[in-house]
This record gives sequence, structure tokens and C-alpha cells, in this order.
Amino acid sequence: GTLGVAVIGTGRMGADHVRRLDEAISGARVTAVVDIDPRRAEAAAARVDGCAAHTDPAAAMAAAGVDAVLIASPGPAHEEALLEAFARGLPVLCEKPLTPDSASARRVLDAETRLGRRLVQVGFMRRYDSEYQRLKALLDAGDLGRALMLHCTHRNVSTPPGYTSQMTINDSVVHEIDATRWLLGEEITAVTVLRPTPSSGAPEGLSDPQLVLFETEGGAVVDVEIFVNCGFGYQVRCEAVGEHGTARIGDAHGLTVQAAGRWGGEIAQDFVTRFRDAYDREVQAWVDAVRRGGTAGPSVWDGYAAAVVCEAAVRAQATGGRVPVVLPERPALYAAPPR
Ligand code: ISE
Repeated sequence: GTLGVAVIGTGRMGADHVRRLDEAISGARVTAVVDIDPRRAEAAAARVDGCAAHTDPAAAMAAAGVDAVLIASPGPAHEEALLEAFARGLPVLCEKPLTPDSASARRVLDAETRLGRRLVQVGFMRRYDSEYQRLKALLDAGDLGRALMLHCTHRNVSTPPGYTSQMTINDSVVHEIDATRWLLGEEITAVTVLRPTPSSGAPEGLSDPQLVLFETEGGAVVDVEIFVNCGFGYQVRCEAVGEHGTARIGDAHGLTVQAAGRWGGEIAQDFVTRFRDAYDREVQAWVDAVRRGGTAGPSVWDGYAAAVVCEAAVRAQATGGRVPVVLPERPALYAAPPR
């Protein structure tokens, strides 16, 4: 039957997911929404027929007609919601980051391991972007030989008030952490962060841009330019350098116009636009897997590993040095590819 989904958190991503589930996804229906702000919850619920508004995640999960949970609240609220969903055996799509630090991510990992079955897909949506998927297929096919380096660019127009240098890692670079692990099929083993003199367009106290370097198990090196107040657009690019050639995605050459002696195109202004298709495919894949009784996509292990790398990166940022990443052994639950 149709999957009844409770959406927890109706901020920017949560509200977009409510709209997505309502308009673009087949096989699911939003039956409940939750927000600590009752007016915001009511406003989101009013958009969907038969959708109830709640302020308490546990009450929403206990409500009739709720078969699965989409967590889109701020990161610090994720752990409690995840543990509540585990207690009820409800499948979850959890927006990134899984949790804000490795200790809490570890508690979630241990809880799911004790449960003995995977209930969570983590919202690393780049894995569902068609360009990323083509790059991954090309690397897996081996035509470029072994991947030696990735050059990544991650730019945002501007940051909201309160955005800190640590958030550039935990909220933004976390995507390159997951993309690196996924594209190369290897864990990250060390992180270094370089901080050029900040742009005059950056808010006081924010290190922007930064250059983040990862080393991987197989000896690949990855550089990430993170520039979150670039002012001109939202850009995510990745070039893989292999032994026999290179491949590059994210140039957004969908449409170029040549007129009046110039050529050019548009640059997206935000991630909701740039990754719209990826979000659609991500949520549809989740709904399909859950309706088949399974789980798919990035796991709690992926969310945990990303949290450990983020912590190392924040330390590297503060010390200016190279910080090794130490991961425990991957539990058997996460060894096999999910159904
Ligand atoms: C935001 O939270 C995201 O997840 C976006 O994908 C990322 O590009 C942006 O920098 C983050 O703030």
C-alpha cells in the first residue's frame, strides 16, 4: 500500500520534502508533519490533504497512518528521533549530517547494530545526482585506470547568520567526504585544512574560502575548495584524475547561449535547485526500498564515518596540521550492499 510518512522538521529542507512527497513521489503520502514551532507545523500540514500537525516527534511516530519517518530537523535533534524510530521499528530517511559529532553517531550505529537490521538511509543526495552516477560508473568500469586525485569545488552564494567555520566542514564539506568515500570506495585516512586570508565578502570571523585535503586508504589525494560566500552562484564540481585520463562533472552546461558577441549560461543559486532531480531520485529510491521491506543507499556506517572525518577536519582546521582519521572496524551489518 501507500507509505505514510511523518516529516520531522519543516524548515527549508523539510518543507521541500513535504512538497516533493506530495507532488513528485509515487507510493507515499505525508500523513504527519512535526515542528517545534506549532505555526510552522500547521502551515506545512495545511498544504497536504489529511496531514496532521505535531510538535512532538514521538507523538507523530505513534500516530495511526505513520509507516516511515523523514528526519529533516537540525542535526542536534537527529539522535533522539532516530532512537525513537528504532524503538518503533520505523524505516527512516535522515537528512545529513546523521548527527553533529562522532560520539552521537556512534550511539546511533550501536543502537542499529543491536537492532540487527538496517532501518536508515542517510541523505547524501549527491549519490543520486545523474552526473555523479556517471562519474562513479566510469571510475568503476576502470577505463581511467586507478583514480589518483579528485579536485572538488563547492561554492555557495552566501551563508545564513550564525554560520561558523566548523559548519563549513560539518554542513558543507561533509558532502565531499561522502562523495570521496563513495566514488573511490575507500575510507579517508587523514585530513589537512588550509585557510587563505578570508575574502572581504566573508562575515567577520568566518574562514572563507578554505582548502581541505583528504588522503585515502589507497593513497589517493582529494582537494576541496569550500567557498560559502562566493556571491555569484551555487557550484559543485568534481574532476577525477586517473592513470589514463580525467573526467569532470558539475559544469552545468545544460544550456549555453551565444548572442551579441558573447556566450554564456546560468549558474544555479542554491542547492534545492541544483540538486532537485537528485533529491527526487533519492526520496523515490527510499520509498521504493521501504515498500519492498528493505533499505538502500548511504547507511548509518556512512553517516558515522563522515562524522569521524568531520571531527578530524575541524581539528585540522584549528591546528593547521595533518590529522589522521581513525575508524573502528566496520560492523558486519554494513558489510554487504543493502537490498
Ligand atoms: C547545505 O546544508 C547543504 O547540504 C548543501 O548541499 C551544501 O552545499 C551547503 O553548503 C550546506 O550549507
